[in-house]
Amino acid sequence: MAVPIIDFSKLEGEERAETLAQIATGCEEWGFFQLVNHGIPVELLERVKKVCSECYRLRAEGFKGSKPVQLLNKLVEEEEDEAADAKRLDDVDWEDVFLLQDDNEWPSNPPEFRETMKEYREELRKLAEKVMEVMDENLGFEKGSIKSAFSGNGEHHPFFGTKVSHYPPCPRLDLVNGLRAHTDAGGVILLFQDDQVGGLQILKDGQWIDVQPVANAIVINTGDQVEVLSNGRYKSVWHRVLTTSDGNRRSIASFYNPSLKATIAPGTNEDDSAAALYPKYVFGDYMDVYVKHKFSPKEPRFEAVKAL
Ligand SMILES: O=C(O)CCC(=O)C(=O)O
Ligand SMILES: [Fe+2]
Repeated sequence: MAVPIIDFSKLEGEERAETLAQIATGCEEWGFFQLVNHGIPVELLERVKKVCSECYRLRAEGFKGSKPVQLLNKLVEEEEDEAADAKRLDDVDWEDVFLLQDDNEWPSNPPEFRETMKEYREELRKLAEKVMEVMDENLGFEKGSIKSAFSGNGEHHPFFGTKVSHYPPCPRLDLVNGLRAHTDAGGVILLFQDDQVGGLQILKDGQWIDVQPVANAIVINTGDQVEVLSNGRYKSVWHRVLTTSDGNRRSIASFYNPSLKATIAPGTNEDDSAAALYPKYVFGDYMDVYVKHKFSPKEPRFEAVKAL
C-alpha cells in the first residue's frame, strides 16, 4: 500500500478525466498524494535543496544546544542513574525549523538563499492554486471557490508560509519523534521532502504507512479547513515524522491557508448549511485553539470554535 503518485501534466491532455479521478481518490481516500511532472523546474528544485542544506549546515551548531537535545540528554542521564526505562519525550520534536513568510526576516546566508526561496515560493503558490482549482472541480464547486473562501471573498490575502525543516540524526529513536502526530490546521500543504531519507508516515485505516521518498515529487495533503469546506469529503489525515539514526532529513513544507480573518464553513452557499457537519467560524479563532491542541484529535477543536 503506497501513497498515490499522480502525473500532474496529464491534466492538460487526453487523460484529463482519469487524472481528475486520481486526484479525487487521493483527496477522499488518502488525504495525501504525490505529484510528479508538476511543472516546477527540476533545476530550481536542485537549487532549493542546495541552499536549504547549506543554510542548515550554518545553523547546525545551534541545534546542538536546542531544547530537544537538552531534554533528551537529561532523560538519558536519568535513565542511566535509575537503571529504569526512560519515558518518551512527548512535548518536543527532534527538528530544526524556521518559517518563511511574505513579511518576515529570512536567513541571509548562503547569499543565494533568499532569491532561490522567493522564486520557489512563487512557483509553489501557483501550484497550490492549480491544485485547489482541481479540488473545486472535483467537489462540484465553482472554479476559484476554495481560494475565494481562503481570502474572505477577496477582502484579505490567504496565508502562505514555507517551513524549512531538518530532522538531524537522533541517538535515541525510541525516546523522541521527529515530529509528533497531528493533522494540519490549514488548507493545502505542499511538501518537498528529502529524496533519500524517509521518516514521514500517515495513518491509513489504523496503520502507519510511509510516504515513500520520490525524487523531485511534491507531496500534497489537505488540512482541517479543506475538511470543513468539503463538509467532510476530504478529511485531514494524521501524520508524523520518525527520527532516524544516521540520516539528516530535509523537508520543506509550504502551507496555503485561509487568512486569519476569513470565515470558514461547509460548502460554498447558504443552501449547503442545512446538511452542514461542521460549524462556521473565523479561521483566526480556529488557530487560537489549534496552537494549544495541535497534537490532539481535531474533533474537540471544531467543538471549541462552535461554542464561541
Ligand atoms: O516534515 C515533514 O515531512 C512533515 C511536516 C509537517 O507535517 C508539518 O510541518 O506540518
Ligand atoms: Fe503536518
